[in-house]
Amino acid sequence: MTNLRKLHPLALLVATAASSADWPQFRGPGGLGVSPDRNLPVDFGPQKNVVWKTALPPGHSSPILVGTRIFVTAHEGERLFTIALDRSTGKVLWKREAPRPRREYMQATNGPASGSPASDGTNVYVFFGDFGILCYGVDGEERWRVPLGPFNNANGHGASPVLIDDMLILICDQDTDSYVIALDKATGKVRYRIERPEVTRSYSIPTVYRPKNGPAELIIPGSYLVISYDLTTGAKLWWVRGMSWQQKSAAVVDGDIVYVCGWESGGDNATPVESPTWEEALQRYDTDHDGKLTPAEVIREFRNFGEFDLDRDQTMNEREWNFYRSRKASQNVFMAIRAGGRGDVTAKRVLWRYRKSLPNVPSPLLYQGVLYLVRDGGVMTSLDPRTGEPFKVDRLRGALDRYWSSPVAADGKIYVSSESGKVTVLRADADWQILAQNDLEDTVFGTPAIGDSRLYVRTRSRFTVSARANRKVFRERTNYRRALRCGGKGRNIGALHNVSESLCHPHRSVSGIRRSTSGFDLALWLSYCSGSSGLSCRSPGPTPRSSE
Ligand SMILES: [Ca+2]
Ligand SMILES: [Ca+2]
Repeated sequence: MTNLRKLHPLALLVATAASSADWPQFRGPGGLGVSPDRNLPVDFGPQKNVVWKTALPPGHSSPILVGTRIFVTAHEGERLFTIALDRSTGKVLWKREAPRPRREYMQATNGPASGSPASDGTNVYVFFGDFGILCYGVDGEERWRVPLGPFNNANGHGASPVLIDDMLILICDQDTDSYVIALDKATGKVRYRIERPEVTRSYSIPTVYRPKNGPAELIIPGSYLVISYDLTTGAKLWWVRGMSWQQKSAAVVDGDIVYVCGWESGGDNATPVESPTWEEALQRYDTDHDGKLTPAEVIREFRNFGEFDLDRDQTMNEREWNFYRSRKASQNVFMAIRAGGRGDVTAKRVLWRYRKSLPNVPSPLLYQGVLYLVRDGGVMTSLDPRTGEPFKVDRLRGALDRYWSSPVAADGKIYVSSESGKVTVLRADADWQILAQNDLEDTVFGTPAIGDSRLYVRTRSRFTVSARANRKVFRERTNYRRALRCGGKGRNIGALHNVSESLCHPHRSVSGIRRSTSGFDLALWLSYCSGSSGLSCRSPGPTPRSSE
């Protein structure tokens, strides 16, 4: 590869020229989850309408498609990788290891390769919470690197970088010292760094808003706030209060309207929960009068001290107390905002709010004039973007599952992928209907990519697809569940899907997952196409090909 590049320095750039058929970042063009592609598949499965399959190391990052290539991040044992695949064959073209100078603490459902790559067809950009940002040419040669962190994020840092104009932008929201960083995409030099003391940990991506008049804006949802910044300078322009804590989903921008959704456990309360002010809390609980609150002092107020001790110093200060108050008062909400104005525009520019059946992680989807949301439990909602009124709310029967992957749309269809690998295909409509439900028989965390009349799905499994392996996983999960039966705190133990959210012995839960991933993890790439697309699909599907 090196010799080839020396002989033809531009050849690779041409070969990977980006086009409208690309899916160049998390959730595709503009982060909106929509492709202009046509002739997409409805019925598919591990042996049905498979174009190719490639075994890869696991990772929660989503695939991106640029030019002739696919890029993804992954982890193999303790090692971190960026991997390029050939888009038409699934063959692994190159694999580059990233440095890993540390091991950040993370929630059991996260992983060290959660950030999705971004690419402009010339370079590919990746972020690992245990290192920072790396830029490679599409041929795999490293161009530059910018170490970042370590991050103070109790769930592990899982943000994805995005390319906007000539900048690479990454949200680094954490419990202390949150910031957004914009780098020159050619050199990695810092264009600006926006400090965000207003917010704590979040996992979203920026979405760009380009008003008819005035500078382009970065729309960034965060904990309790949506904030708009001048894209060129990073100056803070306007904000809306009233989001929930720990923002995961991305904003959707359509014309001058911003749709943003936030959900957090405890936020479905009908009215905000009032808590004592900092002064009241000191009077009530600060028994040693040192101006700080310890876990023992506040135990009458709450027990989950670690969630609010943002700087992890075992005491609570005024900032931390105020975040606790905001958490208690916050309400889950999906809202539409008329972008623009300056300063706090909460009272003036929120067009509507909707609060029922909101997703935790998946981002909202706007497609052909209808908004869609998918919530854990398989609750699918279509809404009127003009009013926020629901058109239809119903369960995705057969996929009453947990959802990490965001819905994506093209060709009049919506694809909704559940954790256990049920991909429901909907006919896009206010009165959406299920066209098919496809079982990939493997875990899905990432958001599928669309291009070439194909759906590219990354699955992540702890087993090869076989009945024997299924039993193995069941035992693993059963043992894992038992391991969490500790200290008498069993409130989340009953449901397998809530195991990772248990606050009971989180260290054990993390080590449990790591042990299980080291032995028999396998991720499969499945690329599907419709039988009628005219592409080189083989039916019922070719023999799966392992590339390594
Ligand atoms: Ca005290
Ligand atoms: Ca503290």
